[in-house]
Amino acid sequence: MTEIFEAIKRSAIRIRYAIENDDTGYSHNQNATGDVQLKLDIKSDLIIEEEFSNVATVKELASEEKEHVERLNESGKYLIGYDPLDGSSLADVNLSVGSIFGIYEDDYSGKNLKASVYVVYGPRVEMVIGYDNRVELHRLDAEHVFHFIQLINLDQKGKLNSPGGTQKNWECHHKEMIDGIFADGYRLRYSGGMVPDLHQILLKGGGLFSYPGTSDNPKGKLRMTFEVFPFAQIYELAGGQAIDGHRRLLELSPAHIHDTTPCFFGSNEEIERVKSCYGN
Ligand code: AFP
Repeated sequence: MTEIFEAIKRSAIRIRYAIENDDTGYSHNQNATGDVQLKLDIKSDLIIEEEFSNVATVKELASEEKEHVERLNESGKYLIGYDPLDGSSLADVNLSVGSIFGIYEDDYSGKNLKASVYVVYGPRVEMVIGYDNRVELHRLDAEHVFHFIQLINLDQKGKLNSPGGTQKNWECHHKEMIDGIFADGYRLRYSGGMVPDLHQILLKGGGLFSYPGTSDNPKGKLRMTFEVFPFAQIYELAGGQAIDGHRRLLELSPAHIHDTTPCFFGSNEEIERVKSCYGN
């Protein structure tokens, strides 16, 4: 697993340079789910592909930016599902963006997720690893070396509320829940980038991030393999919960690697509130 974390570190350093120096404009291509790709999406995906190409334990790569998986080593043990640059449309307004990695065995189901990593490209570059029953925060220094900073644990109850999705398309019960959370004094924290939004809740002790099913997107927007499962594992290892409104997200299995799901990540008290709102 160490060689995988090292490949992610090398990728992060190169992607950070690309964000700071390359063109943030749109390409003429679309990804597997029809999103027009930014040049940075393609460049970040290429960087990750290059850095993993020599990692013998990696069997295949599944990228949010590619329709199909890419075989690397028949004898490899791990499958890497990743979003090379999540929230990339925020890069041209200088907001934080991130890379997300799920390290799987056998298939891309939540139960076969063995480790999760994300990188936040913000005022500082930070990497969070969920593995071996703990969540570690690492930070990049001026010499391009990542240093362990601290373990991350969620409080039982937080103060932040990060409500995703187009509000006019929320279900009534979801809108009532979100309004009730704000009425209890929670503060709004939503940038449109799931990596910094979820990172903030983790580091500020807790709260709720939600991207529900909506009338225009009943299965939600966020992809299980590349985005949802890795954060679900990290939130659970940090002492919180991650559900689709009813079940643990890590109990789900995508029919296709690009499948999406409604998702709720948070401290225990907030997730229990979601469960009661969604009729559990
Ligand atoms: P982009 O990668 O297209 O910028 O989308 C980012 C994202 O997938 C995720 O990072 C955010 O949480 C979510 O979309 C925001 O979606 P809304 O703009 O619908 O709130």
